[in-house]
Amino acid sequence: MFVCVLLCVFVIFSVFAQAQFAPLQTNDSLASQQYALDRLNIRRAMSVTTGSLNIVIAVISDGCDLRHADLQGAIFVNRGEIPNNGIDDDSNGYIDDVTGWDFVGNTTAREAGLGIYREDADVSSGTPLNGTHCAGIIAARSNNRIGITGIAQGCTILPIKVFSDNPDNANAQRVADALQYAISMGAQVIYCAFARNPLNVVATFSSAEQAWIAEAQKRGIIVIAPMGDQGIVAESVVYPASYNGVIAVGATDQNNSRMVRSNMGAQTTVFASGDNIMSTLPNGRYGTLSGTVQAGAHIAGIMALLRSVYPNTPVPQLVQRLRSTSIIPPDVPSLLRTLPAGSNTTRDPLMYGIADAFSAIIVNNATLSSRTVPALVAMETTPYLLCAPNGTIVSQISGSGDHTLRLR
Ligand SMILES: [Ca+2]
Ligand SMILES: [Ca+2]
Ligand SMILES: [Ca+2]
Ligand SMILES: [Ca+2]
Repeated sequence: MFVCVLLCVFVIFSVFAQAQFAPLQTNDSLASQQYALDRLNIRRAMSVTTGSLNIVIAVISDGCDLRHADLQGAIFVNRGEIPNNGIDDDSNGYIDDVTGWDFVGNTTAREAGLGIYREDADVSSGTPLNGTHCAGIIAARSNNRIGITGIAQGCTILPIKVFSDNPDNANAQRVADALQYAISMGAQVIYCAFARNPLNVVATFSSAEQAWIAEAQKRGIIVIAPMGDQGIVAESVVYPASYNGVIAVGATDQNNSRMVRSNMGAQTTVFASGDNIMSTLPNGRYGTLSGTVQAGAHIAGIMALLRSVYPNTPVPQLVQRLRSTSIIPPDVPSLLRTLPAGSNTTRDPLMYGIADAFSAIIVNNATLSSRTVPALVAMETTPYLLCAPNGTIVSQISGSGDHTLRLR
């Protein structure tokens, strides 16, 4: 009887909480095509917050179409810098950096090999496909009747360009400088919207990049990167996703299965929708792109919402919110064998889950919900068993660090 009353109270409270935070609907013309906003429970998260004005999300990518109609007001403006006067007004080492910085400019692969760059203040040069697309996913203006709804529409994007205007020069360059710049400009979320091909053994790890990511962590800055798109299931091979302290994002398709091309390993922090994602494209257009870069952009937006609600919470605790409330994709349970012995996979759906933005925000917050998850108490150091995509065990590796967070 007592249990029944308790249950009734709980159900009533749950219904109340859900009614209180109904999915946020907007009038943007393409909003109905943004299935991921529902799939990742982002619309309901947006009814709690649409992002704090003071939160800047650096997108380290191929630039951004600053003139896009749906990104007007979505781009960070450096108030300390007077535009186009040829003077570094805020003395940060970058002349006229009002709306981000292009660290590479128009250079060939040969010039990049010689360390030649043509940096400038214009991040819209070349064809900034991924950068513009991610900026839209994260922070496109909402309820303006055009285009799409950004996840953290209250926040702004700091576009940082690390790819050449020249498509022949296709590698990310000067990423350590870009990270340093993002930190110095006050970014609270940094999305490295690229993944180096793990099949290319040349120069994937950079101690300078790892050092700046560590510095970001020290300052409570959230760093996110995609797992990459080679379809590999492996450990610690994809950078920047595999650096310590980075939220590494895999992609799921519209059936909530892992996208075949999405890499996955023990370092994967979380999954998000990455298949046929509608967003902004260069030259004022809109269109769909697919991949872990798009999945990671969703997580960057979600982390900006989490940071808005929890401005002073340490990053590992925000990551724990994200992971402990995530939902295991149907084709992934075989990979849960990688969880160490003793894990309760029913109770602790912690690894490889699909993000649930609303749940990540409301759990363990008595004013928002009665729902709780156990606190993070241990860093996992037990060796992992690596599995092939069909679930067969390939090898055993040892690993520790933020990617191995789990509950006890
Ligand atoms: Ca400057
Ligand atoms: Ca200036
Ligand atoms: Ca440029
Ligand atoms: Ca819009």
